[in-house]
Amino acid sequence: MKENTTGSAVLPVAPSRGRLRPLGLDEIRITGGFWARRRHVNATATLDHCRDWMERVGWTGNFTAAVEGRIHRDRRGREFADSDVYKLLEAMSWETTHGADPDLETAIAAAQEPDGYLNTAFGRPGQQPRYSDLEWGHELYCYGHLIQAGVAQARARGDGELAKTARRAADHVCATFGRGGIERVCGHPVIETALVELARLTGEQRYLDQAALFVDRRGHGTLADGEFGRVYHQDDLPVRQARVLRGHAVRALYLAAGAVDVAVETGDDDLLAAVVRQWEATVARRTYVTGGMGSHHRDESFGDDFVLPPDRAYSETCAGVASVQLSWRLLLATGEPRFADLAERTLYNVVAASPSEDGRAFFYANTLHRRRRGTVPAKDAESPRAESSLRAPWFAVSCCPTNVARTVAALPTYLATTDDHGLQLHQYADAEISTGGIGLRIRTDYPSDGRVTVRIDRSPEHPWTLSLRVPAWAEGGTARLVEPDGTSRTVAPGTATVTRSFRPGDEILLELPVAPHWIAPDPRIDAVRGTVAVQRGPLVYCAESVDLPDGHEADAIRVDASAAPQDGPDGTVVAPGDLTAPAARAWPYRPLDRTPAPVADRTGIVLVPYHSWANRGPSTMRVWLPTTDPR
Ligand code: FUB
Ligand code: ZN
Repeated sequence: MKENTTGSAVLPVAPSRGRLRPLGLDEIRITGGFWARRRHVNATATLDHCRDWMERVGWTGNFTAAVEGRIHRDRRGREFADSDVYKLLEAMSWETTHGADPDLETAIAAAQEPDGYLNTAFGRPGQQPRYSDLEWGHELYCYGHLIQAGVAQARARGDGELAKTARRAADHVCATFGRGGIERVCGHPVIETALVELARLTGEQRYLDQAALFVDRRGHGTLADGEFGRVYHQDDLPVRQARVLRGHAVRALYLAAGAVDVAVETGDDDLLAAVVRQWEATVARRTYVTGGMGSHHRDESFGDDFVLPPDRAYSETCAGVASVQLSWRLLLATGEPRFADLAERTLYNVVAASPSEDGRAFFYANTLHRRRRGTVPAKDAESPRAESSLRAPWFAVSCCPTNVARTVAALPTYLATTDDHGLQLHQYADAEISTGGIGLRIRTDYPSDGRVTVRIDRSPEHPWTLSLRVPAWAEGGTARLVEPDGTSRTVAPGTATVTRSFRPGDEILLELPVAPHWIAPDPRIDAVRGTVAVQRGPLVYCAESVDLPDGHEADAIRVDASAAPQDGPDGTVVAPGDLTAPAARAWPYRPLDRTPAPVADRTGIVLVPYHSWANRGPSTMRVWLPTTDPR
């Protein structure tokens, strides 16, 4: 694997080796469109929303309560509440238009013990002893998020209190969990990616060694077997032996991301290949059409192969974030566009679906089928967790809002990379890039529009290669690339390249076929057999009852997939179909009648992008639409 010797430091993932080099926030700027709107909302609403809620529910106050010796009595929130404070601080560091929070950093630093230990749920008089519950205690998980926040601060704003606190915590972890210490793992991975990133930042080998130890230790039963089995914690099988991602989805994905980081930094190609195989199997058999992962509500876990029920989709927002993190690392390591394809699907249909339009309410679970209209949660009420019908402002387990915040804040770094041959565009947004000798502007209204224009502002004299991902979803349509000299050619899904001596003013045009089209599920996904969905570009669409005539619910929809869906106004799609609610029956089974019921009329069912649903009040909703169900 090639060494990365140059590049920006203002980014969350900075491998020292790999096929591609990521760009930092000082090299790429999103200037308009879909993600610019969301980044604005994130910076101006979500960050303060999260800060206010954590103050109100007492999670930020835990640090001061610890210092004042009243934490055993006054602690608020779940055992991992500290981690959300850290994730918010990480988001603030990446979002440089938002101020930092030095008071909070000081309060956190004050709660750190002399040996570097830091956790408000354990270890003080009246609390459980340190590391007495590695299965569920989340102490190393909290360090992981602290270290990621510290790395973000050091890279985006320069070393401050938080970065120093994070390093002291990392030193404590190495001293406590190294060889001869507590030779076990945490019930929730994330320390692995964090330690590798700290090693990348500081050049200190011991952080990488500790991360590698954690990856190798998992799967040897160092955690107690519990209610959900060892598989829940990925402690049933060593990472290298697993064939597919399994157990708790966020845990599995963070662990896999950490394993990629370790593999890349240590040159462990076998470990990297093992994670690639797991990713392939998971994408082929355990992933929703939205990119969402996890189909068990009971334990927030992956289901068996093809167990992807739309109405019980868990698809936790954090699993979406973690999946993007994994795919991004695999893309950097291998250069293969399939990883950017999944990242794109997940960003648009899971990460973007979680926050409300105003950035002050969130989905925790991202169902693909809502059968009952919900009720609007009170603006100031904390929601229990994942079962809310509409987005809620805060959850008792509020891991998702801060995870969205830090991902959206760092989003520009996921769009493009460089290598020795040139520059690669993986995700499309209206943006400007300035890196090395290359300066360019990307103009597009993607994903509403499939046209992406790249204009070269600055270029080295020598020839170099501009690579553009042609998304896998373009299969079946015609994607075209127009070079600066006007030469036009069709390009297949994968990577399209233009190699030449670019001059300022040169323009390259990529035209992607974003017409809406039907998607059919693998027949082994029994829960959606006999249905179709609509996709337009990377966006998955859904029907929402607010768009149906009064009194109709989404379950009354039946579509005629023999005719194509069409573009409608304002980003909607209109699908041919009818609305005939199934007859009420005393017993929901009957002898098979093979005569397909004719489609009554072709009224046209209005579909909206899935990410935008539930922004107009309580609604029933479905992504997968029945076709020929006899009624
Ligand atoms: O355990 C910490 C976080 O809470 C997990 O990542 C989420 O799945 C939720 O359970
Ligand atoms: Zn979450």
